[in-house]
Amino acid sequence: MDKQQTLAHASRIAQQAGALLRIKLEQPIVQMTKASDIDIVTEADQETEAFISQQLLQLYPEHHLIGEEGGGQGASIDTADYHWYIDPIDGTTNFANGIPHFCVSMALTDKQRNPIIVVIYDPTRDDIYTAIAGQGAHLNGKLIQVTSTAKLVNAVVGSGFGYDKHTNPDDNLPQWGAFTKQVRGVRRMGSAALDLAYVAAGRLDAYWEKALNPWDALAGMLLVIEAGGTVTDYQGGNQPQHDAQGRYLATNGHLHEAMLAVFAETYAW
Ligand code: LIP
Repeated sequence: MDKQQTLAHASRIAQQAGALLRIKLEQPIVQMTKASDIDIVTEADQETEAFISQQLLQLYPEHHLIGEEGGGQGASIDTADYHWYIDPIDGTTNFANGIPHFCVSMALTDKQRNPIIVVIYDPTRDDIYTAIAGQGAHLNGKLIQVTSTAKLVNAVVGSGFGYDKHTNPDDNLPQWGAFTKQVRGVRRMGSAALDLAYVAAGRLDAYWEKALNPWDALAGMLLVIEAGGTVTDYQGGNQPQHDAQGRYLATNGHLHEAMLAVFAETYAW
């Protein structure tokens, strides 16, 4: 595979999808509910994913593609060597409310769901985050790196809450409260992929969240790793993309052990 060419194709497609979203953001937004009253999808999610899927499968018919809205497409997941994970709008709730903080997230992985080539595009700021495994992480073509913040009291960290927060007792509130008492600031900005991209770019010192789907997290996971950070599950496992609860902890590395300790204190494993 020509990884640079594939990254170029993915970047172009993400930017074209983002241009569509900028137009849709200014129009009346038709929204529907999915698994619950707070798990919504818009026509823009569906149309943007259809565009991205059509473009990628035209270029790579031998790949398998998994989209948040459309499920599996393309070659069989059992035989395809490469898999695309697509979130056409990460931050759908923000988008549906006209809040300009959302992104297009695209991740190409191997059969074991290890990210190889990723793109996250923020259409409202025209920021494109890219990475190829082993070749660093970039924001608008410039190398990025995580922060050097070494103490929680000096850290600004992000998190989010799953769509099951009204009914699931494992609702992230104990962790949110514990970190609030130990860090400089906690931010809930509504897009997991952008939160991860912000850790990679040194705008956040760390981010944690559970109940993430692969399309939410795989692109940002590689960005953080390639920017010099650390990504694990809540118990330090280095394959969070296989965690049954979708639990991700992404940090600048310096804060990782201190944050794992908070999970150990607030979960009765
Ligand atoms: C969302 C994430 C957010 C999380 C939401 C949801 P979506 O993704 O970006 O961080 O808290 O539960 O998973 O649904 O907007 O693509």
